[in-house]
Amino acid sequence: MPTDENASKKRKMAASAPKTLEAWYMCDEVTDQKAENRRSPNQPVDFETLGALGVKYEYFPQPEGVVYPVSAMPWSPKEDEAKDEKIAAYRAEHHMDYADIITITPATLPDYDNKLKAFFEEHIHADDEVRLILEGSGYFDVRSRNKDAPWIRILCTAGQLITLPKGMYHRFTLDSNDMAKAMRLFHTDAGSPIWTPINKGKEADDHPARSHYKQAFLG
Ligand code: KMT
Ligand code: NI
Repeated sequence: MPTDENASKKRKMAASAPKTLEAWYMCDEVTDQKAENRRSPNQPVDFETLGALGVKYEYFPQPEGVVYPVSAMPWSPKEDEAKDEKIAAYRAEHHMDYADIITITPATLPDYDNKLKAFFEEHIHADDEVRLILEGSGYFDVRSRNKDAPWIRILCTAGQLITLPKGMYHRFTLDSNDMAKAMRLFHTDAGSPIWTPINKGKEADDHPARSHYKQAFLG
């Protein structure tokens, strides 16, 4: 096959293939949380390593014509979701009746400074953290199994849905683009959505979700 054709075929494949998550081990000293904070040389983290830690990933590019509100708590899909069939199907399959939408900028997120600080505190939740980035981007940092490089930084951009399993220590920050619009999806089996962070410490370490995580993924 001539080189031109090869290149064109490759481009088509890239367009139809789910975009994989990009992740890397973080450097030891973090002075700017919004910087990439890679090790030198860069140490990428592959999809299998993330999977073994319980991180799941789906690619849901936003269909043409679907416009989500800047902020909605909760978000009750109307005609928008009718067009976003993949998300509707995903939510039905995973029993995620509750969702909200936040846009993380000073103008659109009430109590912006404190929220950003809270997101970047190492924490767990008693339920999975499921986030679909609708616009912009950000970093989910998760604890690795590597004592010499204890944090993995995962870049999430528009169209990417990430699931961090309940009980996994993590934190979130905007990147240098300073904007993320996200749909937060919650299981409603417990009756109401569980978004409370439990910061690193005794309560989190002793939490049943933490024991569950350790048994399932660190065993
Ligand atoms: C959390 O609990 O860590 C978050 O909700 C992060 C912000 S959502 C992109
Ligand atoms: Ni969280």
